[in-house]
Amino acid sequence: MNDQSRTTKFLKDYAPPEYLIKDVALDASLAPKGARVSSRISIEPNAGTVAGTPLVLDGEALTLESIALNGQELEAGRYTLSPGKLTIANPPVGSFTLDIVTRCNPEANLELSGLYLSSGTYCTQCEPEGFRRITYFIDRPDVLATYTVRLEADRKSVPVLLSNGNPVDAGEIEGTGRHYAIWHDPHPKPSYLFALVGGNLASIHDTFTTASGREVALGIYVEPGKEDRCDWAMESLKRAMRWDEERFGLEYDLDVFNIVAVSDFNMGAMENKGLNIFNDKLVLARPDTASDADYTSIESVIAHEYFHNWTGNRVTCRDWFQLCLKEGLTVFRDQEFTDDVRMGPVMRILTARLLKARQFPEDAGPLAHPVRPASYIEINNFYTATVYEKGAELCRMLQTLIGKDAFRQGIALYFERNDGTAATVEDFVSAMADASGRDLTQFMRWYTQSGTPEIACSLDYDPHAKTARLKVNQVVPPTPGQSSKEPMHIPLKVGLIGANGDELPLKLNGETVPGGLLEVTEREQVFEFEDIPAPPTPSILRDFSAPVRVTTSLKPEQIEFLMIHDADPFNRWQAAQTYATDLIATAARDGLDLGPVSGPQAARLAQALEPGLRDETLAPTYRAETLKLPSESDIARELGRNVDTDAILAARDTLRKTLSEAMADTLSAIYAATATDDAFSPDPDSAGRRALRNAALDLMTATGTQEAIDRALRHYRNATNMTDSIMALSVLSHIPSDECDEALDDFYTRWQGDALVLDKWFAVQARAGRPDSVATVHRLLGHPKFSLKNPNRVRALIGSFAMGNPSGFNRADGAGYAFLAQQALKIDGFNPHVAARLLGAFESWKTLEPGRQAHAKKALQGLSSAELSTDAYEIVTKTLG
Ligand code: 0A1
Ligand code: ZN
Repeated sequence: MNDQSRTTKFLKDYAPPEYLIKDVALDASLAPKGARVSSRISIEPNAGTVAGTPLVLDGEALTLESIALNGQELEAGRYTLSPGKLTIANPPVGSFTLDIVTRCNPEANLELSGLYLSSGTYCTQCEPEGFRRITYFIDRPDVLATYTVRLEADRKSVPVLLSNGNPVDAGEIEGTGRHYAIWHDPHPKPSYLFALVGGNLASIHDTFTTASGREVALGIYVEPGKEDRCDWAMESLKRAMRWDEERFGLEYDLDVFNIVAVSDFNMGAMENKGLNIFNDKLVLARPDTASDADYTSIESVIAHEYFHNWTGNRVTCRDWFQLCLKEGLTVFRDQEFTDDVRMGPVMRILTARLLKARQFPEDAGPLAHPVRPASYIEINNFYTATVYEKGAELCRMLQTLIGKDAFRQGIALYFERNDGTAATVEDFVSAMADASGRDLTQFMRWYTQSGTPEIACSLDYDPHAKTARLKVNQVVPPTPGQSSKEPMHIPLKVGLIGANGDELPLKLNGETVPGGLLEVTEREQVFEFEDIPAPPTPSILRDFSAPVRVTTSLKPEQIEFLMIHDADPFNRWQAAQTYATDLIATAARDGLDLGPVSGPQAARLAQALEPGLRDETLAPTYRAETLKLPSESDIARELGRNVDTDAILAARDTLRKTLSEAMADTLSAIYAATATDDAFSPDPDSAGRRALRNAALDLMTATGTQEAIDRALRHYRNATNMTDSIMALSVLSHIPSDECDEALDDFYTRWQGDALVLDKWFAVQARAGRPDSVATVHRLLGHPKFSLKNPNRVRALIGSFAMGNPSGFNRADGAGYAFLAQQALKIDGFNPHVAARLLGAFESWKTLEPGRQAHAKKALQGLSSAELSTDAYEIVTKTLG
């Protein structure tokens, strides 16, 4: 850590770089105990730079061997080294070259940023500021250069040498046992998109012919022996390439596109130009090792990283405050892709569920920040649900407001104006405004104001005038650093439903409202719909048209009505969720009253759900989503204060049991009808049937009867794919029983040699909402297969417990908090990025009941007085508030 690292950086302080680097020639010689990196960079002053301005290069964890300016060795007095910087006080006027030789130690790099070793494979991670751990450089995204990279390593142990761009040359270095490869990337890029890989890797290959007829060589590189798990990733890549051509007219622009899977990776994957590096969890899939959820994630993340080639790489970010420019847009693009190729109407449900689970709490807590933050201490902490998921919602709202065609034209204009440059959010929004002719000034507030807008809607019917007046109020709640807010520009899709379930035409001032889309721009607004023959039921925020919370004055009967009659599939699903949420929250609020979750209202929920569940015309995936009750965290969010996680668990479990008993026949019928002997296929229909069957199994097991446990164990034993086995294991894991132990032991015996599958075994136990869960995670920490050094394993055990086991993590005596604090502190010593992300689990501590709050606060205070990385320091101090 250097002095600079704990200072707050502000967007308003952005200044263009004093110097630019146009061209980089890098030579990396890889060796087990270290790497020697020689770089030649051509530097020129930026327009407006005063002659003699010092040149400051970033560098961390490097040993400088030599530095030469225009070919002349620089003596020690001509430059200074300070923590994180190399400064040349008096550089020459005009352009010059620097030759810098440094060493770094990949083996000792447990931070997994820069050049490191993952199971013997040399690989890099440079976003956001990892390149400075490879060589001295102006390591910021608005310095774009072309790169030529020469790699050299031992031929036998490191036969594969990859970098960005196209391969240029390769060969042996006579008499040394070493070999080299040269790569050239013609597209100027920022340093965070640099990558190199060296290792003993197996690969599969294919080709893709672009719309304009160019052939691209595709490769996927994995640990030897895992080649049989790459086909799905390759198919997904080709689908993504074709989709981007068809939907946005965007073609790939190099001769090769390579993907490398590594087992030690801080995040999901990285979009390095022409050489994506992936967490192997998001590449490797075989029916017996990967679940349908894994197949879906792989397809969407492969697409996400590929889509970055345009949104992120061809047009990159001017500075890290603009991160949403590439991430929000690329998430939006990958969601649209998954919607098209896989999920259909269910996609919006999955997206909204994720947003509400991850982003809404962030926006309501001490770590709330705008989609484009105005300040940060550590940029690594801003790869958040707000930047990614809410950022994607902003793109979606733009598309909703201006229409799909104008949005596509806006994208084209954005590339026309900004290709090959580092851009800002303003560049993106102005392209959308110009393509559509719309004024998006007010819309820009979505990028600068944090907090989830709250929309209150009420409908009054006037039987004489035959009008229905929809009154809409919006409030954006205060968030840290932002006490008062301006009203937002909100696309609000609505419908009015007649008593017989018919959709009523919407007319405002004599004009039909296309797509039921209202534009809310004021704090209070009234929409008066004409020619409404009788009192209608309103359906508000259809298709989840904006990332907002809605309250309506609907009565329970009206919500039941929407569950059955709403033509909008999202809102039909939402109505059931709202109904169930109300029941569970009422039962868990201020003590525990099981009446609402076991009495007549719960029975009415079952009755309203059944027609949809039995409706064979509805997609099985959709029916599966209807069977999934709101999560414990959904209920905690709804309560918002005085949260008792045990009361929530008890209330939710009771409602599950009530529904399970009330719908026993329907559930058994579904379970029987969806059984199949067909061989596994990941196609959407087959996956949908498995999802429905497994959701039925899950709910049926809520009775906790011996019959239910036996059925779950049979499901486990009969499973022919990972989707079914992991679901059975998960269902059993919540019920302490011999059957659960048998299944866990069997799973371990079968999969102990397979890291990714073993992660599932750790995760399933960490998530089990049982009284002994803290003891279980403590025990598993000592398991011989557990390691704090591997991020996937850490996330599987510690992350699943802290983020996926609300009652365990929030145990009333604070044992869960103490556990997390202790482990995060250990990890922080060598991998701050992973530690800081884990500590995000404390983000909602102020909503807890006083006893739990006190324990959480104590754990956070303990952390704040420990020696912390900048990453963890920012999260802990801001969370404490
Ligand atoms: N740009 C990647 C995410 C990513 C961010 C940081 C990383 O290392 C610290 C790695 C990957 C994406 O959006 O996929
Ligand atoms: Zn991304």
